Amino acid sequence: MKRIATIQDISCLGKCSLTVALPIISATGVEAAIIPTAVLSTHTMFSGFTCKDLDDQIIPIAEHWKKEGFEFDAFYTGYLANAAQVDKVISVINSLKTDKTKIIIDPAMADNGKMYPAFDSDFPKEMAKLCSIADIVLPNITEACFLTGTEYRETYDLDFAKEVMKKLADNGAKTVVLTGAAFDGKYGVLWYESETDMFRMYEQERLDASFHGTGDIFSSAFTGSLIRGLSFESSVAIAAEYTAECIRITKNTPDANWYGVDFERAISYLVERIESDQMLLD
Ligand code: PXL
Repeated sequence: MKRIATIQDISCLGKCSLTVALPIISATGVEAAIIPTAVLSTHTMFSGFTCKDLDDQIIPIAEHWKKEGFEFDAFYTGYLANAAQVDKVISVINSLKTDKTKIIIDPAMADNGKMYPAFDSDFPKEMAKLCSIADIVLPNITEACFLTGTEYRETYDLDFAKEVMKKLADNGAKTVVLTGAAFDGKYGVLWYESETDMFRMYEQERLDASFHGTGDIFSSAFTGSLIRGLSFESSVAIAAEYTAECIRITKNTPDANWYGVDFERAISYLVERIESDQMLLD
């Protein structure tokens, strides 16, 4: 079985980071090992959240894995507790990666033009260091702007998106996947492969709702699908449609929680998409 090591926080309640990455990666038929970066009572959109960083556990967990001889098909990183964790995560990846290991970085730190509450304006510079070693980086437009020192624009056109994505590739990431790309009346996922200098877009219907945690849902479904063995294009399509399905279901639920989507009720949709794409490959 393929194995992903995912490095992000445990928000004990809030349907984001590890509480969604674990079930979603499992649903894609891939083993998920974890290095938790912090334990929070909730995600940081709640007021009064508690947070205990696990700075002193990151390296020891990796050293034990190394001693045991574990190998990983991918490292997939998300929310880190602080800027100092970047160097630790880079050293974990460098110590455990092999020729086949994909490095997938979701620079979870900002949305809608604003940094998440726990981070200051110096954080993007550190996160950019982590993105520089990525095979695939998965930012939203706010993160892409902040990582590249580009002024954030609430509305933008394709040329602007391309410029920011190329800057991220110049920083070292081999492929840049812009999630929630919205320009010129189009909506979907836009990606840039530096090796071929090609942009591609997966277009989808823009849903009139936005929920917290959908970036983590997209990244987890994409990473799981890709490591399961599906093509890049199929992995983007499955992750985009699964995320949209989660939003649709949640929108239609009268007592839905504000803090996250009901991704659980679309798990069967995800499994069926993965199995049918896998069958085409077998
Ligand atoms: O969904 C990204 C995320 C992950 N972890 C924590 C967060 C957030 C976004 O706010 O606060 C703790």
